[in-house]
Amino acid sequence: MVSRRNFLGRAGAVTAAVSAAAVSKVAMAALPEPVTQHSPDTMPPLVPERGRPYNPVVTLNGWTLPWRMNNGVKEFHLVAEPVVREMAPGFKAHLWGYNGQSPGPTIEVVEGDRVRVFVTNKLPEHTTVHWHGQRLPNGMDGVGGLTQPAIQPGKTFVYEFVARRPGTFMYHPHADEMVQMAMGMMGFWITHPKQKHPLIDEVDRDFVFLLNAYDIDPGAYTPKVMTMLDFNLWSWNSRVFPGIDTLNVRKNDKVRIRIGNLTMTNHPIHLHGHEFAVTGTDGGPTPKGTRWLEVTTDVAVGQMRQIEFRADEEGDWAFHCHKSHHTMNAMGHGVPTMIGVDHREVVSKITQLVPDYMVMGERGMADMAEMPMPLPDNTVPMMSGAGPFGSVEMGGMFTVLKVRRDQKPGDYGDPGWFDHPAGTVAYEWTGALATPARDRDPGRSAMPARNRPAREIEVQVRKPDRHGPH
Ligand SMILES: [Cu+2]
Repeated sequence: MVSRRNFLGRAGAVTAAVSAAAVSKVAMAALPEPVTQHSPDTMPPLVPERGRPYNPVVTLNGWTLPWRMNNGVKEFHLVAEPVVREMAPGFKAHLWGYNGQSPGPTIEVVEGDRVRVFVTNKLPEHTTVHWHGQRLPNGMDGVGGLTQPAIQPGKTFVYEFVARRPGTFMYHPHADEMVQMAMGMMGFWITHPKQKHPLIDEVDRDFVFLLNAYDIDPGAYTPKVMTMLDFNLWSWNSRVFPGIDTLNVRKNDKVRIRIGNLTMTNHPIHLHGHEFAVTGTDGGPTPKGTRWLEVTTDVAVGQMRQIEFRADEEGDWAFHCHKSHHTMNAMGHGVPTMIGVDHREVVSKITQLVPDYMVMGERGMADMAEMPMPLPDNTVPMMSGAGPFGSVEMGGMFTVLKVRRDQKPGDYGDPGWFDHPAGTVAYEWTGALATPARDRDPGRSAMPARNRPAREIEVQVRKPDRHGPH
């Protein structure tokens, strides 16, 4: 969460960038000082001190890169470098990112801004930066070999273009992409509209995050870069639940969330308790006549979806990817289904040899959330989020939208758990239970069953050892 300490740290970083802009002409000719960030917390919005005003975004578990003005050009300095990312409390990954973190900082500009981005490569191999979705001169598009020579280690390249259309964009390498994106090289770019735009509404809260995925063995630190689909860490901005910050808003706020997908599979993102409209894609704001209400929007590979809604229901609302494997983290998938398998006999034999042997999955996986299981060092436990009523049994791409009537405008701090009004929580029925009426009659349906077995047969299925890509 945003603490005063972090806020001051951030303010200090911004001051450094601003004072760098205020010094002599000699310094003006120099590169903007690279600003780095190591805290995994959500940083407060970076309100523009000059230029056209806009309502800044908040990057979930991330930050926005400060800039300097140089003769009317907005200058940023990205440093591609190895970073250590705390993906969840107690679990750190050795990734590649920008300016101390993965994903890299969000770049925020205004439509019509001339932008100059210095990119310094501190990686052990060459890189480039592709500005995904932008209109720009071909030679600024960042495709190594095609539109520019790659940026060799130790070198700095300059990208310069006008941010022509408002919208949400991503940045990532177009050089050894498979490795560099598997290592976490990516970031967001927001271009705010220059003036009131007929298709872009003013909002009270504007959140951004990238969907990303890693394959890191339990006890290891570095992602396996050859993995194509069977990742084991499904993350938002390289954080896994319960390490993902909550989205804290005031009741009746108009909320915008921009979600970019740089994983290798699609993610149906689902919000509880509210309906939203998809108001923007990679191509810009959607025409009003194309908008309809949804509670889930699929964000395909390489896409961005911008959703908007009025947060008019108080409470703690789940917000997550609807692929259930993506909300049960850090698991290998080559595990046989053990539900209904009686382990008693085999367990008694094994415990004679291995006293700590533990049965898994005999009654489903929910036990996993409760059991204190010995894990290798630097491993994120599965499904470890604790809610006010017990384990949430989730991990990975999951967080909570917290809607509160007393959340102050501009306050992104965590208000704690929702205090439910009396009589509004599901409760246990303690009255008499009726005997359910069951109908075994094949029925008077249009297509009656034929060749029914003489007695009911139960099929016992044990799933194969591995399942395919999902
Ligand atoms: Cu997903």
